[in-house]
Amino acid sequence: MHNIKTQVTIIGGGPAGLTLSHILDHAGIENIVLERQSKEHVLSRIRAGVLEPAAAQLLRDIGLGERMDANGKSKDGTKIVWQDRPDFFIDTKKWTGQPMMAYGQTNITEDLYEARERDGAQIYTEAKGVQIHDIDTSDPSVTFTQGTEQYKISSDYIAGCDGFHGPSRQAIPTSVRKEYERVYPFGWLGIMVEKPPLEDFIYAYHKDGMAMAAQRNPMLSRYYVQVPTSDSIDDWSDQRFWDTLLHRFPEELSSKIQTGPSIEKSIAPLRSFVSEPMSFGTLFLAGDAAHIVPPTGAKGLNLAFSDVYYLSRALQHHYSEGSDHYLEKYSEMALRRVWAAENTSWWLTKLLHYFPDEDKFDQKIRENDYDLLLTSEDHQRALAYEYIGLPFED
Ligand code: RFL
Ligand code: PHB
Repeated sequence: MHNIKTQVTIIGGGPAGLTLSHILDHAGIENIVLERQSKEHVLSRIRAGVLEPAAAQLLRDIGLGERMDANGKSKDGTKIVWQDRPDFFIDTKKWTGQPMMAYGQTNITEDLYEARERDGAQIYTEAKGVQIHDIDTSDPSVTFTQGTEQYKISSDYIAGCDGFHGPSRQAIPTSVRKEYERVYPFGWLGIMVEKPPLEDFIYAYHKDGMAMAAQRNPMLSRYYVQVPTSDSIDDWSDQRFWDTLLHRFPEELSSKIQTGPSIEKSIAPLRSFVSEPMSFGTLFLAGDAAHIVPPTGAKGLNLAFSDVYYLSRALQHHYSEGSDHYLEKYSEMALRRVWAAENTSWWLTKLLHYFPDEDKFDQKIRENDYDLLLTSEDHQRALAYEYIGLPFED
């Protein structure tokens, strides 16, 4: 057994874990990252594409904004189109003065790995069998194996950044942990295609289900269609995907969509989930480890960044000023922003998807919600503010 000591052990080398490691390192706080997968695997995952202004600014503030500002695309908002109704634009630029940023999670993770390697970070990839010990004491530890070697890391704190399926959340006793969940009866089937995208990010409501147009760069488009949870990607040939997508978009847009062979295809089930509290003893959860939002609204990665902002500030206060004020407030503060995002993405999910068990009353409410957006500036402003997310709290 190799015995190692550090200040903060970070479980998970996704965006939350790597960003936390980067910020702590630059603040002189020693940390070690444990990632179950290989770096190649982490970098091959295709996920988010849209950053809120606060998340984009955080990346700039920590010295990781250069490639984002050069290659990402500033967007004034996101379009909604609706079968047989006028289009609507969530105009974040107009109402809040702030644009969104289109820059893929894959690129952000590449930038993070590059910066962490440049700075000589301690990252154990392919760390298997991670177990968490003694989080109710001031001497917690993590054990794991890498290849044939066994390790024990003792630290002051453990940051659980290991996503929805990781072990960190489960380490909080069930007597303390409260979980809130909504599982939707559908998923998003997403494909990547090497063709120029539409100008805007667009959610399309259609009575048969939602469709979405997204983008990564001028030669890479990402499209989604709502599918039943029971479907698998084998049910979806490229031809069936394109037929469905084009059918769900209005003609003037579907005629502009450039189709082609998919280079990636996957189904993500939709879920809303929050685990409270986000800390227990010396363990602090951040990102998908503590909460999941459905992709409608593009909040998941953004919440990972706001958690990391709050947690890194709390740890810096602890080490540099001897104050635990922010550590004690971490869960409460992070959860305020989490629930706001849960609310927005749940509302947008209801607005834009067909629910198999819905009735005509549900449809009338949905149409009324959309008509309010079309006609009321107060609703337009409110949604724009929700879409950019709450500002980070002092
Ligand atoms: P991640 O990215 O899941 O990373 C967690 C890491 O922990 C590792 N891990 C372990 N490591 C060690 N030991 C263990 N036992 C471990 N178990 C797990 C994992 O291998 C992984 O590397 O969580 P993190 O860092 O909290 O980041 C969260 C984001 O990835 C997620 O919220 C977003 O991708 C969600 N999301 C979107 N978010 C946005 O803000 N904007 C978007 O436009 C957006 N679009 C999306 C999305 C997610 C999607 N899918 C596939 C779920 C679109 C899709 C389709
Ligand atoms: C994406 O770019 O993949 C994306 C954008 C907005 C969403 C979900 C996914 O709401």
